Amino acid sequence: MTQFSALQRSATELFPQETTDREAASARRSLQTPGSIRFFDYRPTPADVRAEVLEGLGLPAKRLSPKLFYDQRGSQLFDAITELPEYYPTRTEIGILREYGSQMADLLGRDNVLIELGSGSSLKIQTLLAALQPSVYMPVDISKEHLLESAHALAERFPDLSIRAACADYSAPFKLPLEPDWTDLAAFFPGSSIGNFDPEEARRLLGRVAGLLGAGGRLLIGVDLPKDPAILNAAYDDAQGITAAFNLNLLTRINRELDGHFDPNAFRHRAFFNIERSRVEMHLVSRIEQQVEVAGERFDFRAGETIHTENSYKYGIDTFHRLAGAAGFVAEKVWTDEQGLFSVHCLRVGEERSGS
Ligand code: AVI
Repeated sequence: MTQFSALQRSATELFPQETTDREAASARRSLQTPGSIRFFDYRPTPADVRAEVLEGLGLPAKRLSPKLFYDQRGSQLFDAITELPEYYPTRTEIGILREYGSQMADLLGRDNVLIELGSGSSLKIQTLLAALQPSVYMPVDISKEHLLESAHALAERFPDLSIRAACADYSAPFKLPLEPDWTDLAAFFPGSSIGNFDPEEARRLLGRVAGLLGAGGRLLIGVDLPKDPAILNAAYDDAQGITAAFNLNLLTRINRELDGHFDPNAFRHRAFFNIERSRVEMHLVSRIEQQVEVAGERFDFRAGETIHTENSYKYGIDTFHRLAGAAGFVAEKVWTDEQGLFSVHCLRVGEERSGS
């Protein structure tokens, strides 16, 4: 058995054993799409999510992983964030993809296997598909519902596109449903999701992507740039309170999935740009002194104490090139918008990575 077929067999294709009615309905809908979608479920929810949450809440500086944002409601709220007037990254990145898509395709190559990390609603790839014309498109996302729905929408719009959707967590070593004779791989990692990892984790993740692509493989990656703190603070604390709801939804999710007893009204959203560390930080601030039980364990909060829920690092172009270089990539080209808000880099895996 080859390494790749072993990987394929460890996933459940099309119908996971236990699906909710909505998931099954979604999967059935995807099946009705004429032969263009195959779905692979690597069951990314770690068995130790409970341990991770309990450990994070037990730290002197409490923290929770931003991965926990993306349950079904969280994914919907994130989609709403991307349409907010204050949240410039999505529309700015789409503008860059629209303007330079054909240059990007010239560098990335056509007719290849295109892996998209954190595909979400697949809006951005729709901008590029006509230019890139991949032979296979492989969206990878941690949210099964979201992945199925967006794969279905994409298949309706691009009926000739062969889609292999993989439900997986790319923040840890991950498997993909690749075939042994697929040697021409490219990756797309939009949205500045790389910014949600600490720089060392980001380097490790990029190193894994470089290993997956192999020497000469190309990665197109969206990276948010440092800018006026007022723009950043507004983007992560919008007037309509959608980002606040997204942050607070994490507590609702813990209540539902881990027998938590958080009162979301007893916490408030806080986001600010930390200039020294070039990152936006999101926190949930306890409005009062309180005790909260989660999975049978009790946690004490002082009034004003925070749970740190997310970092969103902003990298200048040279700083990002150094990070990518440390992961085995060579910078090929970078595009930005006119205002210098956002960047899209094309990186190539250097020769020394071959065989990794
Ligand atoms: C997914 N990620 C790149 C978003 C960001 O901008 O860091 C998540 C987000 N958090 C609050 N608003 C958006």
